[in-house]
Amino acid sequence: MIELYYWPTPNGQKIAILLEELEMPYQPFAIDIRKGDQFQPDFLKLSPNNRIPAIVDRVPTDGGEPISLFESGAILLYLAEKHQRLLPTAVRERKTVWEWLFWQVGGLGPMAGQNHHFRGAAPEQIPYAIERYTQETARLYRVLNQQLETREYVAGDYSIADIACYPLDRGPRIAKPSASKIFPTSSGGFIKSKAAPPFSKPTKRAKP
Ligand SMILES: N[C@@H](CCC(=O)N[C@@H](CS)C(=O)NCC(=O)O)C(=O)O
Repeated sequence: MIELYYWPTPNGQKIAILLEELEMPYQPFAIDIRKGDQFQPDFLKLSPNNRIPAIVDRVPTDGGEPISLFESGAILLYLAEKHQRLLPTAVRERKTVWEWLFWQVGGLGPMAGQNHHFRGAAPEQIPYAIERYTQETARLYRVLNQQLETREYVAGDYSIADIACYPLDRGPRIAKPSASKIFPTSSGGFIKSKAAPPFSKPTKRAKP
């Protein structure tokens, strides 16, 4: 059984989507980041960076003590490796999934997050910051769309790289107020619909 420490934001949704895809039983625990649950000492033992998501694997493959993980990219890799799904084994295909996974967790995710913050959550409107993160987020989405021009999924076959990118296309609070301005070619979503992973309503079950 996997314990999922979760709030329904893109980083939390990634893990819920993968768990649903793997058809693994899991127990979601709400970490309400609006109330500051992420700073609770018990949660910090799992996630010292005070961010969701985190998991605890009660049945690790080595048969030992439960394993806890934080960082969405590490969790995606851990679960994909454990179940040998959604992560290719061949060296060339595998490295491509790594590339796009790290691209998402190191680039698209944080930049879209800053864009969202400076546009919608910052106590004051700072034009330089808004411009900087708008441009960088737009550039990253252009990179993604370009990648999808010639292929069905982000990194070869459907993989954890798609799962990492997909919630940013769905989260209504991420950069969407200005979507039509920033991403004029997108039709209702940032990522081309053909990249939509074949899962059904993963967050419904995981919702706290
Ligand atoms: N690099 C981290 C980022 C996680 C992250 O930013 N989580 C946000 C929600 S999407 C959070 O917990 N925020 C709480 C806070 O800012 O205090 C990952 O990929 O897991």
